[in-house]
Amino acid sequence: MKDAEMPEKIAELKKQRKAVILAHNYQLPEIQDIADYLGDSLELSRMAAKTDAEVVVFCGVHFMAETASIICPDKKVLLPDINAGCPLANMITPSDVRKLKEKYPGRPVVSYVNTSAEVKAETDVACTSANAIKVINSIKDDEIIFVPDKYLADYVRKQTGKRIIHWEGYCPTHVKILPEDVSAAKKAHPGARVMVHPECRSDVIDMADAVISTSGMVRYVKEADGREFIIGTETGLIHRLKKENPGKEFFPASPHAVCPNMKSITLEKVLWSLEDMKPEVSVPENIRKAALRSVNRMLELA
Ligand code: CIZ
Repeated sequence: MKDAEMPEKIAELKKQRKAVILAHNYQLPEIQDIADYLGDSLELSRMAAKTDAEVVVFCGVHFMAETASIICPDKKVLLPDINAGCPLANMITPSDVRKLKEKYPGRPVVSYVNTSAEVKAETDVACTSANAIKVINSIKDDEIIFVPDKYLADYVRKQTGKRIIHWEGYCPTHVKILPEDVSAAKKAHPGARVMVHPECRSDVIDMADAVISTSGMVRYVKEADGREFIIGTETGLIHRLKKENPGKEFFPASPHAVCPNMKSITLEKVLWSLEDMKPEVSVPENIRKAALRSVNRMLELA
């Protein structure tokens, strides 16, 4: 099949299967363009719960499809490339969390959404980059275990003043954005606002005008007076920002901030997943129920 025919074929199959296509802000442009909804992991999971569709084709990485399945177990959740994992989520296991709880008894445990369902099941409350500060501030304890991203942990520590016991995880894509990249981008575009994701290194965060999630960046750009923006996150977001803000200009903080897992979802794989109704992501009921408690607490708080 020719590439140009693929979106049409996908649309046809989507209708037959009563499916909806959800795409993360970091997906390839052609995937973003065929999506029914674009967003961050939380927005997409909420959308999955709201839609009447029976099948959710989740164009993102594994933990995101799992989160959708945790929230809406009655729907079939397809992940077009089952190997699209998240290295950050893979940096911590349920047994690591249990050991932390033994070492620091009584401390509440917050897990970033970039974790497996099994890890979420071991924790008290989940958070995303969009609501991490709100979630931490809502906890009355002064000392909190936060897993797995050490840079997000450092950022929330500084923003909330709480004692944060962190895990040494990091996102291999966001750490590719270096302070010298941000300096060079600022020099080339002196009038540009610098937005960076809180998964970036702390010295990069210190150079930003705004430290926000992808959904925060989408809103920030819409509301800002400025015309030029330096984007310190996975470069896929720039496609959406350009499309939604034709009068504004966007420059990646680093061209190296490309997540190979996000980019592994292609039009062919979306088509095949709708044809074969697989690969499916589902979570065993006991794990799902425990993980849902942690996700629901986040939803109530944030
Ligand atoms: O929660 C998400 O979707 C992630 C991992 C990043 C973001 O800021 O959108």
